[in-house]
Amino acid sequence: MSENHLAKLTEAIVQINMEEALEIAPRIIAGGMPALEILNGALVPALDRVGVLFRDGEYFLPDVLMCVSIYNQIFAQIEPDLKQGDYKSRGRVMLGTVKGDTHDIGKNILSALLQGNGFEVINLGMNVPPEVFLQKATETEPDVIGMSALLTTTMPEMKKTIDLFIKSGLRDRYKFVIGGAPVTQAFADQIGADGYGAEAQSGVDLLKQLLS
Ligand code: B12
Repeated sequence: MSENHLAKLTEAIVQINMEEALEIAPRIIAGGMPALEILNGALVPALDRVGVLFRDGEYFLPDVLMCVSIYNQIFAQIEPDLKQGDYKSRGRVMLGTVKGDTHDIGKNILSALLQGNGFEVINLGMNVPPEVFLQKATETEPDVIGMSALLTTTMPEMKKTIDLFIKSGLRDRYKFVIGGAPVTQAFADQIGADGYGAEAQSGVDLLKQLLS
């Protein structure tokens, strides 16, 4: 299975050709290509292109949702492979997409990769208010709290969440890491987060480093 097949898969997702996408993907998987390569070589690039089409007004929300639906069906096929790894219990990570934000694809990729790297993951889902991060943290005592935001308008919720922990006197119990397409290292520094990951794999490396 070659880069050509990955490109065809990307194209089928972008063109909302479910039949073709669901025909090519299992063949690539059966050919033995590692899940991470399929993810980074076809699925994520497809969503990137869909994002551009959406931004430029060529695709509308229903189109994006159709692409996401195809993406989800293929992700479900490679997820078990992403989660497979040597379990060493490197630490406990709580993940959530911040309040007002329902983008959870990137966070779920991070979750799968973390599990594959021996982390225990508590996934709070999407649209998580600061109070829920706080309540769940005191209930489950994670080592790290990871927040995701895809909208510039929801990024301030990350600061609100860290500020709530400061106000509650619990900030120093946890490490905070943040990510999502509009987030930057400068923003992480500005809001007092302990780290920022540009993509899921660097997020995993960051956590290994923070907990070593
Ligand atoms: C899919 C999608 C949707 C889907 C989401 C489905 C879902 N279940 O997630 C739907 C259709 C629901 C949607 C809705 C909307 N969307 Co939208 N969406 C996208 C799209 C096309 C892809 C996002 C994505 O999944 N990317 C792929 C993943 C893998 O990338 P990622 O999330 O960045 O994650 C990676 C890294 O950032 C990192 N990471 C992510 N989180 C974390 C966390 C930590 C701790 C770490 C370390 C790392 C990390 O790891 C990941 C893997 O490498 C983007 C365009 C784009 N290319 O980003 C627009 C985009 C994000 N959406 C946008 C908009 C405007 C909206 C809507 C407001 C549209 C509307 N008018 O209703 C709504 C908002 C809904 C809401 N309240 O949240 C804009 C945002 C503009 C902005 N600057 O704020 C974008 C950029 C599109 C555009 N070009 O205009 N969207």
